[in-house]
Amino acid sequence: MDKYKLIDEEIKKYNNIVIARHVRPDLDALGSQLALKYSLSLKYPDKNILAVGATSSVFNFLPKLDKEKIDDNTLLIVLDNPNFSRIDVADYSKYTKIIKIDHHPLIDTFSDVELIETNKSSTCEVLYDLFKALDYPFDSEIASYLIYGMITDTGRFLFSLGENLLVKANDLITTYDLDMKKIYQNIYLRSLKDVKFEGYIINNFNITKNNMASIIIEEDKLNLYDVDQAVSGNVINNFTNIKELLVWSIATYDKNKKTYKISVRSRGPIVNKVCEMFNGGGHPLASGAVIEEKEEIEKLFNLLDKECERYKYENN
Ligand SMILES: [Mn+2]
Repeated sequence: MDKYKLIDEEIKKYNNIVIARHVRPDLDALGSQLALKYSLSLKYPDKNILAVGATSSVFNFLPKLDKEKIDDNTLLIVLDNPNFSRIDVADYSKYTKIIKIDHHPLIDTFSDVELIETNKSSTCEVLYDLFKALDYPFDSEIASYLIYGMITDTGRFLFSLGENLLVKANDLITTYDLDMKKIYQNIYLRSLKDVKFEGYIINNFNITKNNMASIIIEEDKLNLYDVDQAVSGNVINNFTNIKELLVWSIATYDKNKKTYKISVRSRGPIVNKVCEMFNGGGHPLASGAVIEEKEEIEKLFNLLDKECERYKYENN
């Protein structure tokens, strides 16, 4: 049986379904989660379908998430998440069966059924194809959730277009008459303090001769600019297409977890293999890591610098 049908067969068997995704969600995680919840709710109106996890106030244009409830026989669907440790549920072990749907390269195997399509731009694109194949319902709300993930995971259709992504996006936008002005405002309207913080980063990057840029942000700088740790992870995507930067990385202190969260982006050198050595991973050109000891951060930066050196050597 093909993967899509296998997933539908499992969904049919369960009355209680919980849909989860990675911690600290982005709009692909939340968009895919909400799209799946609402499409399944239309297709199977008698099932109890919950979308769970903690979210952030920056996404308050989206509907509220549900409180996690696990009965004896509950199916868990994990979206947009390759790491076992990053599933945003209270108790993973209480679920009867687990399905994973993702577009990240495989890191941990934690599900009974797995649909991984790394050739696709976003989990929202994976779901678009799955909904079409299984004839799951769309409406304008579901279409808008899918478009959020497609837009943001591709940097507004800049980083990757996948197969026919623009055709799929156009289908959602025109068939469901999406208000793109409002959708873009929801995604891109920013506060001045975030932009000032971005200015601090660009002014203080340490840039090597191999074009590797890095900075460590301690708590005092977050306080000075009145931003939280999550802002680093958002502003990093704005440094794309700067001629002097080949790889750029921001390490930000997370006072709650007492760790440094590292975000890495690249215009060419492969960075996810290096990140995997430091409790992280991700896409070849967009990755992250988590480091406890500050000395380790320099090791990671040095390895990224080596990747830049090699890339420049191989491509000149
Ligand atoms: Mn994603």
